[in-house]
Amino acid sequence: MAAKRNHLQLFVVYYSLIAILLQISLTCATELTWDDNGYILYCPCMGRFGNQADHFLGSLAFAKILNRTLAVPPFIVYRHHAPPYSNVHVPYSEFFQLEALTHYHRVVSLEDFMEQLAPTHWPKGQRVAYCFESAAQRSVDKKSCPMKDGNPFGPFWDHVGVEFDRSVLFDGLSFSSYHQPHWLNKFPPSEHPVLALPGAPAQFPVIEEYVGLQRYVVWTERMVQDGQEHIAALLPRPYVAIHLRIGSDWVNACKLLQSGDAGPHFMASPQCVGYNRHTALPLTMTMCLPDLAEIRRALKLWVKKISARSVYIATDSESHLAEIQKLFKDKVKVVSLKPDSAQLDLYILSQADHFVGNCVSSFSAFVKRDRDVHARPSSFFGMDYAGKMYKKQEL
Ligand SMILES: Nc1nc2c(ncn2[C@@H]2O[C@H](COP(=O)(O)OP(=O)(O)O)[C@@H](O)[C@H]2O)c(=O)[nH]1
Ligand SMILES: *[C@@H]1O[C@H](CO)[C@@H](O)[C@H](O)[C@H]1NC(C)=O
Ligand SMILES: [Mg+2]
Repeated sequence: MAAKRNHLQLFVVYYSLIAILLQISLTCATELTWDDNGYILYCPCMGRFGNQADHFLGSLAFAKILNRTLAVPPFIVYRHHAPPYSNVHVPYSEFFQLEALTHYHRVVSLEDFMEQLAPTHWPKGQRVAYCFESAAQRSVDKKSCPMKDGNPFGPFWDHVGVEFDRSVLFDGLSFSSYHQPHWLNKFPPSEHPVLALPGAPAQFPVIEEYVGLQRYVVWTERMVQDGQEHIAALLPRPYVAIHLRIGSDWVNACKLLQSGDAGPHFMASPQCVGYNRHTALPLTMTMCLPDLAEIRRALKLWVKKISARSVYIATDSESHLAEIQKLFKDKVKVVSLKPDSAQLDLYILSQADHFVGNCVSSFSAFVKRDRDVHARPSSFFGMDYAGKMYKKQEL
């Protein structure tokens, strides 16, 4: 018994030592040096994951345009329906490899920036907020950037431990490459080392030019392993995956289409109707909010087309599992996980042999971009042959 305990103690000591050594080597490896060309900080304060991902690509591009290091923010996850009933800030590196981004441009996680660089280079008392004059109009003195006003703004900067000391306002600038000289001229990094912004320096949806930056957004090993395990256990290939964006918030959003003055560009829709407003294809109600008949039709088509052995349903609400099972009798396995983590759904959707997404949804858009990077075929409800991959293909 005593011998056994000794053994265990040795074991514990041994592994503690290894852990400490590993910690030391990791800390040394990631020791950050200050970038004299400055930094961009922003809050991903608009929308949920899909919106934040679109904004991220644009922000990454903007950081490169200004040749500043991008402080990659955590994702804001809204957990108001389940514990902890508040916003959760999930580091980028929980889902994706920070290192992969460096093949495009210099980045640092916002967490590392705050921990290692801010104490000396962006100390308390010198934290300046930058925003449009129009944004500052909302403040009491009309001169302060609304950095921490309301949710998710306040909780975000509280999470990273930042109070802002003063504001610098600007006008007549946009976050496009066209204004690069103006930015450099107005905010040289020597005088304005850290540009902290209330929102992403980017457009929503992501502009066509930056769609391809998705290739630098690479899942972590852990996400891949977890996702692959689920796929291996549940989904015999080939499998068709669909994204159902049909919940009540979406029903309301799509109602705006019925009035007719929304036009073809509505949220993420440029991805399927085309980015050029003048040549864009019409955006139909079926594309925004597919009904069960359309879901059945598209599934039947693609299951047959690729001889699918299983179907995966990711959904924001209902899965229509029973109806879809009935559609294929027992010939095709139909699965819906409804995972706690939206990223597991994203991963499974991204790996399917065919994907049917919702053209208007930025959640679907993330999957579509990821699949395009890896030359995996996708279509949309209400539009079977959208996107580059189908232009010339006969089906
Ligand atoms: N797990 C899971 N969550 C979803 C799904 N569809 C929507 N959601 C949730 O609803 C949010 C939708 O917001 P967003 O990502 O901005 O995409 P959009 O509103 O469709 O453009 C997602 O971030 C998820 O939290 C789904 O298929 N699976
Ligand atoms: C961009 O910034 C990096 C890092 O500060 C610097 O080494 C490089 O010379 C800069 N490039 C240009 C074009 O200014
Ligand atoms: Mg949204």
